[in-house]
Amino acid sequence: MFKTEYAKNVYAELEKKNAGEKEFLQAAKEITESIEDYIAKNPKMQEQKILERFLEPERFVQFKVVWVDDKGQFQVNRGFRVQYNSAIGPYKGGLRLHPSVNASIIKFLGLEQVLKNSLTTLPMGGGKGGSDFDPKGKSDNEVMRFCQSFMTELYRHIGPDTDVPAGDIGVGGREIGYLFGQYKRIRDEFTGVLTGKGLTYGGSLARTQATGYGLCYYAQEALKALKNTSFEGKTVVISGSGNVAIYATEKATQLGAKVVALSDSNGYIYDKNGINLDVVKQIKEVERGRIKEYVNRVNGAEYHDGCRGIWTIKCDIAMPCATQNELNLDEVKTLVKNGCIAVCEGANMPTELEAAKYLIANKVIFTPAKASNAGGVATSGLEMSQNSLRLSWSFEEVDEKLHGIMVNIFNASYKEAVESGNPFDLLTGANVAGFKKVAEAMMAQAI
Ligand code: NDP
Ligand code: 2IT
Repeated sequence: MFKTEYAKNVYAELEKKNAGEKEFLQAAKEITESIEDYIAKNPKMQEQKILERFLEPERFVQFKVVWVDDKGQFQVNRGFRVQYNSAIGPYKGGLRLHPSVNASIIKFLGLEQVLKNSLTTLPMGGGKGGSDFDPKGKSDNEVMRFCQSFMTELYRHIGPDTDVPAGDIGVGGREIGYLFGQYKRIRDEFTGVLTGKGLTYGGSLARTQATGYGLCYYAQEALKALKNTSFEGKTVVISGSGNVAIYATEKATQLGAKVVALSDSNGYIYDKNGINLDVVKQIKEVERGRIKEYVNRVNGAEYHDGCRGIWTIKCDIAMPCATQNELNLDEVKTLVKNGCIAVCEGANMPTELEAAKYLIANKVIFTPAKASNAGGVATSGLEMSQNSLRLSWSFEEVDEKLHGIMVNIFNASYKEAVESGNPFDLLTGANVAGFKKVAEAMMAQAI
């Protein structure tokens, strides 16, 4: 709940203007609650309506995407791009292709991205986009036609110094390739307008691994600072089995943990011997199959229908890496009852707000997405630097920079958490640390 009348009024107005936008309002509320104390100490910020301006996107574009499927049928989807805040750099953020995509989801992701990008310390503003197109079950040619049609509208809104999209749910290397090819065709220019590109045309080494690796680097710092421990010997449960989940599994395993479960939207697998990641990569990255297939290939592994049952598995560390609001208060209580000492967010806003508050109040490590999953966009920032320099760095160089950035993000969010009075409150810590830079840049640039 809000402590100041000012924050309460700002949020009430936002609720009125964005009625029914559940995810957006959830993110806005969480952020406003965290930063209201900081704003109260800065009357000039209040005078200049920095919070109101911060919560309002600079631009929101919605457009029609028409494409033809393999049967020759016309299909109509909705495309979006929110250009949320450009105070500290060009808009930057992913594109999500999932049937659930709507204005509320794009706006929540865009708002989160503003703070996340600020935390990376790289010069990137925040944006997000996507479509309600469902890539599942579509042929390569259908995905190509969709991406080309999507870019035929999006191209006019983006550019290497204006807005630089990347991947998110449903958008990986294949989609970025199709989008890049269409942008280049229309504009007749080869620029770093997208990140997550293939290595043969300007992509960065380690971008594929970056979000999952970065999550583990951040978690490693939190485990050390707050519980004086590490991944060594820990049992880990990870939801999802996409890009973030796969590379979080890889790094957690390298750091000495045993990952015993992964999921997709249909169900989860449990492998008490530790997930065989080569099998998962083959199923998910090569065959684009379902996680259920794992049990046909690995002896002793179990499959359970329904993805939420994954939180009943006993573990030391839980890493939600699938989607928003995939972990609620009851599920978090079950995790803690079973001995879980850390919930580390890989997905964006996977934990419901009351569940996150429960963890923080009970001194369970909670690493908020905008800090702990910032490694993906940070490495996108490194890809932009390499494109501008027209050279490419080695895997080790990029990974080392990523590691340094994640340690810095932890230190910045931890410092603010300590100042807030609860070192476990990395949520307030991340929100305040991210907001400060954006707010100062906004004030310096006037209206
Ligand atoms: P992918 O498309 O590679 O994988 C998504 C995974 O999450 C799949 O296993 C998918 O299962 C599952 N999933 C998606 N939607 C739902 C849903 N509504 N219910 C249950 N499961 C679902 O995406 P990413 O791994 O890239 O993204 C995962 C999360 O991480 C997202 O929240 C994204 O915003 C966030 N993120 C991604 C970054 C990146 O660099 N890629 C950077 C920072 C954050 P299924 O196949 O059944 O749909
Ligand atoms: O949520 C995210 O940070 C991403 N999907 C990555 C965005 C990016 O620009 O690399």
